[in-house]
Amino acid sequence: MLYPIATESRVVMDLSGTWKFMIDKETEEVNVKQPLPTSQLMAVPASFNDQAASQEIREHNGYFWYEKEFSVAKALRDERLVLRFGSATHEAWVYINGEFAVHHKGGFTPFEVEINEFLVPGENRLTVRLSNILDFTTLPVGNYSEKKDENGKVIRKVDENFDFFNYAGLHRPVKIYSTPTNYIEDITIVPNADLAAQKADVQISVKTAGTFDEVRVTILDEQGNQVTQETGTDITTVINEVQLWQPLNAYLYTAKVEGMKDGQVEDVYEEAFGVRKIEVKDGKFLINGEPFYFKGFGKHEDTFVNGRGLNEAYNVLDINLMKEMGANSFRTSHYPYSEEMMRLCDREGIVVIDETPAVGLMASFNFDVSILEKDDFEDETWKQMKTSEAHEQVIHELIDRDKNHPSVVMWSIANEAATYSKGAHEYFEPLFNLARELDPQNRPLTYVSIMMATPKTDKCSDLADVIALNRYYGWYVQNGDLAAGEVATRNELLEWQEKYPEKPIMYTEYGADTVAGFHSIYGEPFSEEYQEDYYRMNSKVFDEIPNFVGEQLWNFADFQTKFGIMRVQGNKKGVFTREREPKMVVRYLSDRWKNIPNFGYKK
Ligand code: GCB
Repeated sequence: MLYPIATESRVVMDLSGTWKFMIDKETEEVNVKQPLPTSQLMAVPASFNDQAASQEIREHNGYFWYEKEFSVAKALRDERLVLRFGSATHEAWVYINGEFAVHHKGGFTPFEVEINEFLVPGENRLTVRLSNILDFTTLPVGNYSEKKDENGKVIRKVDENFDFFNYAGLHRPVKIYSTPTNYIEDITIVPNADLAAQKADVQISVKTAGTFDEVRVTILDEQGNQVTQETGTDITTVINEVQLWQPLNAYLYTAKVEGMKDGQVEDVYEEAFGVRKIEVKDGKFLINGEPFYFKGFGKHEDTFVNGRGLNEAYNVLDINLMKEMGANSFRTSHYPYSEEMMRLCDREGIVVIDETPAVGLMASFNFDVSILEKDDFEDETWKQMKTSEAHEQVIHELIDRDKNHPSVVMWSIANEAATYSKGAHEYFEPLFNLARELDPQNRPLTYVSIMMATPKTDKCSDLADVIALNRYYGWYVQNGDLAAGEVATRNELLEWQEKYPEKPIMYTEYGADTVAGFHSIYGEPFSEEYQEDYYRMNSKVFDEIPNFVGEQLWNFADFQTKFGIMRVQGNKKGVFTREREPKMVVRYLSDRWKNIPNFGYKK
């Protein structure tokens, strides 16, 4: 799905700003033919939760409403007009002037609808009903329950089956864009680099709607100079002396696609792309033929007030902080991030592991692995979860949205599912097959595994191209005993190395909760000293493992979670606070990472 941009044939209207807002108390039916009976305001894009200064609103589970009035300039009324949501979390029903226009389920991917037939001259009313309910059919997974109060009113409750606050609302921009009636619907770009010859064959396929006499595809370099030009909707063009997209040294070409009619350009769209080659071979993760070492983070879209809503200033700052530290990558834990962030990563040369919102696929939790080591160990997960359909849908939507991004080097199909339980392989195999079939660039696939999924207990590691591990030796287990944590870390990594000598291994999470400003001469857990010692211990072991290709720590910054006895104002594993002030460990990590080259660290 194309990102909405203004071109010579397209206009974009941004509906960001303050909208009317109302939680649905479910005491009276809301009449969508009428303006919402509320004067409460809410900024869009943002989560609603932290804006209202109201506990009732912040913790509301169930349905809620947004409304915005808009007008469309007369000059545009003969164009095709499309209303597009960057995301609506987690389910949305959209009405225009009281008429139902579109429904979408899944809170982290865009959707759109043509709206010409709904529009009236002058003011139009856009009403959106949303739900933040998560259950065993949705991704992420929530523990959902209902009860009735003394008046018979239904009280809904979502208990997150994951460690981040269930922020909701219109998290990403809502836009109306125009296209001509004959228009470019989609563009798929597959660059195949011939590294030795320094050239690339670039396959471009263009999906159009309506009729064009001809489609013209022009490749432009970063200066806007024409590199090649072809005509057709399925073309392969050659770029000689190709400039590669490299980590932290991005080069972006532009495919300018023009739909022609009667010798005139009717629609034009410009899609940026990078030429880079990704391979997994001999226990290495190769970018452009060289063994890449991931240095970076698991993150969250999480900031003060905006919650999970798009915050472009934080996105820019976060990437600058990463670069300052010598990091080169992050994972979009635990859901697809905004398109704005993906575009920024393309531009900045940040390497991204792009994750689905499949988190919480686990019925029970226990750090004791001994019972899991039985071959036929089975918990309730794969009987309880009815998420296959949502999982398939989001794989379709994610790959469709992000397929052209050079920054995306691997897909993560899930975070910490019960892959140690019987039934996991049956659940995941079709999803891996689907992703392999859908990705035109054929990127490597992984899933990020939980501690209990060891080389002995994990039942899905054959499906993954890269072994991606979330491990907390020295924190959730062996807490305060880094010597024991070191032994456990080494033992497990050696076991993976032996089991899969051909597969690269990386850490996608490791960390220790740390209260900024808490110091201890004894290096006690939660102190800044412990956090640093913990990272030093892990680094030492990583450097001993030949196939170890990357360290993405948990987490970039402190973030908001649900309530819990292990969480004080959220998760404190950030190496930055939620305000992005560095904890002490940032100096150590910066020193380490600046001394690790992006390529060739593991020979
Ligand atoms: C994990 C999860 C992540 C949590 C983290 C923690 O394994 O993937 O969502 O926040 O552990 O800090 O417990």
